[in-house]
Amino acid sequence: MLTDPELTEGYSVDWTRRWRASARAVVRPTTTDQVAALVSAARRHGVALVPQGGNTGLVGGSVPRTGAEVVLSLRRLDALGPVDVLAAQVTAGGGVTLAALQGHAAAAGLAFGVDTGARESATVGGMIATNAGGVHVVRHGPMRAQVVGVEAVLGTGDVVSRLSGLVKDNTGYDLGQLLCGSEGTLGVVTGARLRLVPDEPHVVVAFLGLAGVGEAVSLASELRHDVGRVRALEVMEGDSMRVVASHLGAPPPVASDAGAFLLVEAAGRVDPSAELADAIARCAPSTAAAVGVERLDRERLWRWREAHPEAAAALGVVLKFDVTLPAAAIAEFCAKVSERLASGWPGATTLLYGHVGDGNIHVNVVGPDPDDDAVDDTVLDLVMALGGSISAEHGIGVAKKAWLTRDRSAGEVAAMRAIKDALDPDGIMNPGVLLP
Ligand code: 2HG
Ligand code: ZN
Repeated sequence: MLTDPELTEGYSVDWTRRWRASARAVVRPTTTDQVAALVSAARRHGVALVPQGGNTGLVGGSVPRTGAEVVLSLRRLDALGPVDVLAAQVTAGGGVTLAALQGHAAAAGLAFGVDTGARESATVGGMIATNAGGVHVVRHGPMRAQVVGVEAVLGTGDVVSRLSGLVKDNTGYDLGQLLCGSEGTLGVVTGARLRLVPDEPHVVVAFLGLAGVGEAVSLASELRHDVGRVRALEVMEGDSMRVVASHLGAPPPVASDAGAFLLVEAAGRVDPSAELADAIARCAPSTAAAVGVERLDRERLWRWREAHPEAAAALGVVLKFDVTLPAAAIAEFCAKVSERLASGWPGATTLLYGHVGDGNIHVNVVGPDPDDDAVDDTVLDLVMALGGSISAEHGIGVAKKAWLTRDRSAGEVAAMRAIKDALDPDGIMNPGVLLP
């Protein structure tokens, strides 16, 4: 247990620097039994717990809010079981980082289906609690699709454990799936049985300059249907890329003045390069393209996508939105949201980028007061009007709590509340997050 403010500081502020409050203490259990003892003690004394994995969430859900909370860090729950090659599964502690899990799977000739830029810090428990998405959702689905079973301590103090790896298991409510996306409000995910996917050693990345976001959406859709091995489809709006270019001090790899850029990654057990090149030649014959096959070349191209959050952060505190739109509405959303933000907040910088293959656009706004709710209204009202969702992958946290009832019906929110009350009867699990 840490109480020295110098030691707890790192647990008290999240990556965005937008949400912070001192932790009353930080507890770092190493076993599920210790977590259960902590939850029981917290219930007895009426102390709020904030479960925290890698603290890379972007909606304020993993740091204290009032200063009265105790942060329960998952990081020492870092046991990794042997890879079960026959079942293509592994059991991992809630504090295992994504990078450690990926390395462990690779050593056994397999891979993990989720990847994100936060791989060095994000943990299995945090990724389950937030149902993390990332760049391979088009191919393997989000975190919940990798979860075969979960071990967790509920807000009641009860330990629930389903780690046997049975893919077919219809014995009542699936508590593990209920915890996916629950944002620490129902319990603490201490471990999980995870599905692994085949390793695909042949990887190719193409980075394309296009006329606009609409062209990127169409091409992404065509490539996804034409090339069986596509696993990432990332869009970057042209002006956003130019902000990144000035941050990195270099022009983008192709067509600096493009209206949008599309990054496509294909991977297979046989080399997918020719198939991807043919499809691009057929669907977008005169497109400027940079291609990377060797790891360093691929990483160099990915850098132009992964540097977007960091380029925005370098300009100031960022208002972040991660929304999903129906494919047919993505281009209209990008055009209108830029226009409305520019006219409402002249001088603000807006970056638009994201996982176009699954409709997830990240809107990063720098300039307006981070607490100016009118920015949220401008972005999220447009999302709702176009039939989208106010959170694609980051979750609700504290950032979007006030907007939950615009996206979910009264009946849905009441059902969520009833579940919360049943599994966390004293309201000690991450209070103030998710539910208004
Ligand atoms: C990404 O896709 C992450 O890069 C972060 O989800 C997005 O910082 C953001 O807004
Ligand atoms: Zn993302």
